[in-house]
Amino acid sequence: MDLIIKNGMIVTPTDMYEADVGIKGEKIVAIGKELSGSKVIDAKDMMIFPGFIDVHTHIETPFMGTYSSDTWETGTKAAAFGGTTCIVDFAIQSKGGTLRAALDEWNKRATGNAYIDYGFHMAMIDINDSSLNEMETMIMEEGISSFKLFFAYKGELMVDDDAFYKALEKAEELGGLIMIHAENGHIIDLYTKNLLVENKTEPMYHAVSRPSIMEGEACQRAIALAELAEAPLYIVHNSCLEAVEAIHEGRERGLPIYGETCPQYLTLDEERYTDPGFEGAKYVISPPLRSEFDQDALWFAIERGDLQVISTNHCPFFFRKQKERGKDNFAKIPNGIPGIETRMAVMYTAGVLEDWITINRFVELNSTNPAKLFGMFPQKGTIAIGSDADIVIFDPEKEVTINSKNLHQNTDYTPWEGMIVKGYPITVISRGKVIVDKGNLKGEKGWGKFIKRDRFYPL
Ligand code: DUC
Ligand code: ZN
Repeated sequence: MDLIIKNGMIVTPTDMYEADVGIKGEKIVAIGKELSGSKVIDAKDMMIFPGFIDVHTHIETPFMGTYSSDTWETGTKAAAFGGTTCIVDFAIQSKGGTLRAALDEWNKRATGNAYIDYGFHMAMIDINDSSLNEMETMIMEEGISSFKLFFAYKGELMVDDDAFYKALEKAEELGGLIMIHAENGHIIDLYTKNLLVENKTEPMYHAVSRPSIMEGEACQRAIALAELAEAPLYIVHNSCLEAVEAIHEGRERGLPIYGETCPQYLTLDEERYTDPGFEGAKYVISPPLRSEFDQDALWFAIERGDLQVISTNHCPFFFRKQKERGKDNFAKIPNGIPGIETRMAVMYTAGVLEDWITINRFVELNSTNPAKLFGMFPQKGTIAIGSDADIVIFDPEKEVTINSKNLHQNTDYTPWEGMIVKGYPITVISRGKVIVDKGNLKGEKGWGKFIKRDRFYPL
């Protein structure tokens, strides 16, 4: 064998046991005691996790008149340092454009630049016969089996109910999975206009313009349409009680509804929007941060199994050059925050150490379920013989004070600045290759390859 990870504590969604992991080439080939090989990593007192998967990122993406600031090089490097070995990013169709053109554009930016493996979802904003027909090629030939639509961003990305329904029907026929950004674009547009007329321009009004009740409404509507189309549905970045109540109600009735949330909704709240000066802009995301009460509702939804995935919605912008575009108008602040590098440390600290989730559930939410729902299991998402050797060696005792200056994300702040986390990825392996070694970069850009994903299978 080429590489042995010795004496670590292997954690999967169901087990936790001490054993060695043997790697040959890009695959895990043995799990056992006293394995030997040409190179050995001693992982005593460390946890051995399957590489974490982030199924919601926006790398180098044109959005709100600018581009998210991580390139494929910086974003995937930051992901690697944070213990993420695979991302699924959103290729976005342009108005009047084809899915093929979006795929070409994203491929051009990603190819040769990634440190870790990656796939694409297709974000569809122009639903017509031709783009609906292209879904088949995407699924059957390109390995792109998930499609995201927006009920938000009126006049830009938003689709109407009939378009959404058509996409659901098509996805159901082909074995695809529809993802929805569930907020009500019409009401957001109305509220935004009204607030601006009243000269309410500060960042805090971003949150006022996007009431949680309308996130709940959009979830209910999306679920009803999925039920009508008899299609599975995945609701992205749930932020509030109303959203998870809608998911709970649908799942109670046996519908194949799935949902994710993100570290920001579990650990930060709307008070941030009142930070002095323009600081609140750092937290302008959609949906917005909600209340502490909503945070608890999300944790309970994770506990109940109504939410199955934690992703980041990593969409960084520089506070100085980019967020400032909205200095006089909250509606012009590019929506998004960085999070790709801090997810695992923040979730271990806030989730496992605070007893909201077990260590097994931590793995399930951040690696195994994303792999299963998005057609990558068992190639990824587990530590098993035959799986890709994507592995995170994690020190559960290591304390770090989060500081944007020490992170690799290409932006000038982190929303978790100053947070003391306990538990941090130390060494990260991507398909058998050590890419981060005790905090030092060993990987190379271009190592990461495109992963063709399988069709959707229910969890
Ligand atoms: N929300 C964000 O905060 N950023 C990117 C897109 C989105 O829906
Ligand atoms: Zn997103």
